[in-house]
Amino acid sequence: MASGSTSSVLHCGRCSHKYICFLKSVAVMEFKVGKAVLQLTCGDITEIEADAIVNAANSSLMGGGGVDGAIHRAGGPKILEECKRIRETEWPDGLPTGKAVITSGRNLKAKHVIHAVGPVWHGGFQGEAELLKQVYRNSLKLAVARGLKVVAFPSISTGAYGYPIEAASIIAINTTKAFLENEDSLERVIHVLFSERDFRIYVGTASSIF
Ligand code: AR6
Repeated sequence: MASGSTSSVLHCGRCSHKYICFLKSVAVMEFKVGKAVLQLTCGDITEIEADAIVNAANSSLMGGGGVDGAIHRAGGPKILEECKRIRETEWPDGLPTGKAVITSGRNLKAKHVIHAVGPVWHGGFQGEAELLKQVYRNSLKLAVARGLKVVAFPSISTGAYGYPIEAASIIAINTTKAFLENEDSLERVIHVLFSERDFRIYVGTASSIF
């Protein structure tokens, strides 16, 4: 088994396919962008060690299902308390789609959680692509403003919000790549995919972009 910085080809713990792997039992693909790395990983984002993981939240910031529920469960109730304070002080009417805010990571391995609201898919004619781009860009901007170096995203909007993952993966990767090309303080952006199918779609998209 490989560990630390030793690279080898392994089976992912969740996937049946082999990829270059830098971590124990986790599928990883990496692409260099300037001095930074854009990484694709298959796994559970609540297990990721990063300066921040991004939560696919809803406007209420009061938690929900999917990755939102998983992050609040793993991070503990203090994250919700911080979200309530943000609602009271900054966003009394809810966090608009495309925007992002930050809390601490509490019991998570990640130091912070960036809560961002992705668009609900309505067929693609209601500005969904631009809003999804803003989610990624605003989350990365917030990370830079806080001096963070390593940020991990789930595939925002592609679960309960119904955004087709093929189209969403193009926006996720292109927006990350463009951001890293113009901003050299981030070291690593990780896209964490929760299923073999999603991971393979992101790998296909990244391979056609890089
Ligand atoms: N780690 C990584 N990815 C995950 C995890 C996990 N632990 N759990 C789910 N995913 P979703 P959305 C993937 O529905 O579409 C919530 O109720 C999942 O497979 O979590 O933006 C919020 O409160 C999918 O690929 O987020 C909102 O109301 C991706 O995360 C609403 O859902 C996003 O799925 C947001 O919907």
